[in-house]
Amino acid sequence: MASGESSAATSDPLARAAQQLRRARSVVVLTGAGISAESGIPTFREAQTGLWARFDASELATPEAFERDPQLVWSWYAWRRRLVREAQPNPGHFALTELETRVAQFTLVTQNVDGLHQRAGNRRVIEYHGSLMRTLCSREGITIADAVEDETLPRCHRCGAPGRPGVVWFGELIPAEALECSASAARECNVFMSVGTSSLVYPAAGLAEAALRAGAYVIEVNPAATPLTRLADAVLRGPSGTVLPALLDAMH
Ligand code: BJW
Repeated sequence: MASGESSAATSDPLARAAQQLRRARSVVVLTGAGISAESGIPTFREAQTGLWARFDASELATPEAFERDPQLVWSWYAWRRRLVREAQPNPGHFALTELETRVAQFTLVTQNVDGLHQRAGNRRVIEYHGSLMRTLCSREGITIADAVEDETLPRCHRCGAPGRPGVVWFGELIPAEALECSASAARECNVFMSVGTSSLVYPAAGLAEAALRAGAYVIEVNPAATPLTRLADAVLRGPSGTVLPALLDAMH
């Protein structure tokens, strides 16, 4: 269950967070890999198990890794695509679907590329780091296919360059529309929630800081501490699949 951490968050951060959400006209939720952990999808910076355990996920998600060994990187993404296809949204995803129906203005920004928010039923989802389900030409950047299931590296039918997953790697730009819409939503919201993210990767992690600067009430949902923890107004410790449904219940 959710429990508070800092004295600033007082003895019942869940109740205070629920009250803020009830009053809010505009809410932004930023999600990270942690929200999909209970659907069986490994996070980035926690230990992985099985076949890919010996690889550092954040080192495979780079343009340099792809240049070095496109087939290796492609196979890793093919494995992740299979995991995602077999996975189902969990109670944390469904709580956010419900939240969208209760708030006048709701923006869900996800760093995840797994499409589970859309499958849970959220309508307005900003895919900040792209999507696992698109394949792009690595030279021209154009979309060459929807998710290719094959382990074999695809080739662009126009120029023959290797295909790559339609995601944003380190050093690459966030898609302009996602960047602008998220930044303005963060600046204008009353409540900003950071769910299941280590708050280490920018510019995504900067959204909570922008919301704080603009006076929003910031809620963090995470079983572990992050750089955002000491800045947040309410810290709800625990897995999002438990904490988010409890938060929705407390809003009644
Ligand atoms: C649970 C849970 C449960 C577990 N319930 N929770 C400013 C300062 C410093 C550096 C930079 C900066 N601005 C830009 C940079 C550079 C860089 C960056 O941020 N580096 C830092 C790491 C230092 N950023 C970029 O390069 C970005 N581009 C950019 O800024 O362009 C402009 C530019 C260009 C050139 C130079 C400089 C600037 C692009 C970032 C792209 C990130 N891409 C990835 C891969 C996406 C594709 C894929 O999925 O493969 O995105 S990396 C990876 O990290 C992925 C994630 O979306 C992202 C964030 O990870 P996330 O989601 O937080 O996961 P974890 O694993 O870190 O954390 C999981 C959390 O869940 C933990 O906290 C757990 O406790 C928790 N948890 N179980 C709830 N049940």
